[in-house]
Amino acid sequence: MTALAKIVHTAPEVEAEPELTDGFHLVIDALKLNGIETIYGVPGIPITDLGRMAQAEGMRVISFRHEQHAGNAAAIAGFLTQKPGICLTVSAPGFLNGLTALANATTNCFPMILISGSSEREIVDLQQGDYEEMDQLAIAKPLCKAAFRVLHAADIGIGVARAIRAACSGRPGGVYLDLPAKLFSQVMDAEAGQKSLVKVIDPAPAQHPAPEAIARALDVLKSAKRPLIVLGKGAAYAQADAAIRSLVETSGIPYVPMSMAKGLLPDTHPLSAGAARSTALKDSDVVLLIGARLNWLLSHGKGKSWGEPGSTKFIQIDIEPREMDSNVEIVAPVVGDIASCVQALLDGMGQGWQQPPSDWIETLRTKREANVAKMAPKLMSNASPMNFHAALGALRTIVKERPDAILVNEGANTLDLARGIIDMYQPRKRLDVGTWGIMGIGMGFAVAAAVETGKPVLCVEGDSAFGFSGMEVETICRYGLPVCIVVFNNNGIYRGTDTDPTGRDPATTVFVPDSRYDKMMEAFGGVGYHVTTPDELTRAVNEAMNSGRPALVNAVIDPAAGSESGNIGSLNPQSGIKKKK
Ligand code: ADP
Ligand code: TPW
Ligand code: MG
Repeated sequence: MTALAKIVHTAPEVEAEPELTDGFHLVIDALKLNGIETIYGVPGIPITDLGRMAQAEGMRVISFRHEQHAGNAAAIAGFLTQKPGICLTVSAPGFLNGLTALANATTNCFPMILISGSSEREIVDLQQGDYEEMDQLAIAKPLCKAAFRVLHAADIGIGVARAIRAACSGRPGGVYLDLPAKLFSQVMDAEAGQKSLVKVIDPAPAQHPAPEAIARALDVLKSAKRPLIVLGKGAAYAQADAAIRSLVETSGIPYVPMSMAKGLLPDTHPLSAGAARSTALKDSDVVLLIGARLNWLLSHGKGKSWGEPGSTKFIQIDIEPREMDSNVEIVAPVVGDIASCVQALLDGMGQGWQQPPSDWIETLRTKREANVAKMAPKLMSNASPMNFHAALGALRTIVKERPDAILVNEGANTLDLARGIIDMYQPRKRLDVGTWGIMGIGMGFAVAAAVETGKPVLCVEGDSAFGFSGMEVETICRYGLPVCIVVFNNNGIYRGTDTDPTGRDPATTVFVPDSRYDKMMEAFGGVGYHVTTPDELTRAVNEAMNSGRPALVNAVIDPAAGSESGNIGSLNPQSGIKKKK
């Protein structure tokens, strides 16, 4: 410091130096201002200090072992809370690891923001080979709803606001926010910095349906002899639980829940046609879709699962206008947010609403009872080794007794059979592989479900499915989360009995036989169980869930019990070449 400066600095009449802020702090302040309290990520250059500072500023920063799982955690946090979940990654490889989760979030309509550090534009654009160089913005763009880059600290507030609005408004989805390393150390006047931040007002504004659209939908519904409501995960996301229940009960129309809409009304509800799904889809004449797309999960609204071509009329409630007519004609499109649309339908039904013909209700009830009765003995089986039904029968009772627990579910047989067998009783308690049928969501979803809701989590995992995110059991132990993982260990993918015809290697679908996944949990201080009967399984899961501590139950399942690809074996292409005898 020069002598003059010293004099000036100490002179009492001189103003104090302006307070400064920087890119790090502005990102944290912008998130907090918008009510975002948790970041899921993996640290490294250039975002290590961002995570540290966020933690120091009181945010919850959950560090994972791999970005894909942090991304899946952020995505399901978005689904559960309607606020975008935040995933924070390093440049290039970390960014790419997070990208699968971003794309999956977009596909499933979950709001999330992938924030990634990146290297400098000057070097990336001239392709001069920076540390972890990659044109991340360009790569992210086709895989998300929107992608933004912020170059100046003064624009952080707007950048974060745009990202939040893009993730939450309209059809929710994944957003990419690119923050080059230099941004974080840029300084600016603290007061100007605070003023530059934006608190997003009404990030997902109500979108009321047109009255004509409601009138048209009600006309079609009134004409129905065999109406059906299909509830999708959009309906679960919308958190319009009371209105949806009221619509079902007031209209008297039976409903089928899609996987993640199970529990929106309890699966035991008298109007649930979940256990008579095939009959309900095939024989219905008018179907009201609420937050469910007519994609492969509903056989595209045509073909064998449905009645004769043209015999089913579809009414669809969705916030995305372009969803209409995407697979078959929608005779009554209702575009708007589910809460507003369902309320408008209810208002329009008024006093004089006629319940659907009783023979239709009776047909579905009879079918449902027959299916439930057919299943019952299988669920009580004491076969040794355990088959899927016996193990799931035990878990079904546990979930009934613990309806507020969150069930995470992935695998093939383990997924399809659990979805059918385990009844759900409360909304947003079933989290699974969603629209893509993606393996690897398990531990990421489990961590976020525990962190966001504080509720106990039960993960029902195929042994293959578990392997995709298994290392995150360390994360679960590190944060001491109340997660009980049950690995359905049938020695492989679909089955553990395949062999290599040449006899050289293990078959492509099998794993080390009799693996002890429970020991993975023990390695990090959690509790491991090894069980071979439904009774042992029940005892282990109850003990684990009562303790609230991380636990993994290795449940030995008959390696021969599963079927190829679970319920969707028919999607496997068949060789065009006939096998020689
Ligand atoms: P599922 O797999 O359960 O059938 P999908 O993911 O196919 O469900 O469909 C969810 C649908 O819900 C999407 O088309 C999405 O646009 C819509 N959606 C999501 N949130 C809302 C909302 N708040 N209001 C209206 N539609 C919504
Ligand atoms: C990212 C393909 C679908 S289901 C599955 C795989 C590998 C595992 C099935 O075995 P699991 O279940 O979990 O042991 P079970 O009960 O039938 O034995 N990669 C990704 N996603 C998918 N869907 C696959 C591969 C697949
Ligand atoms: Mg398996």
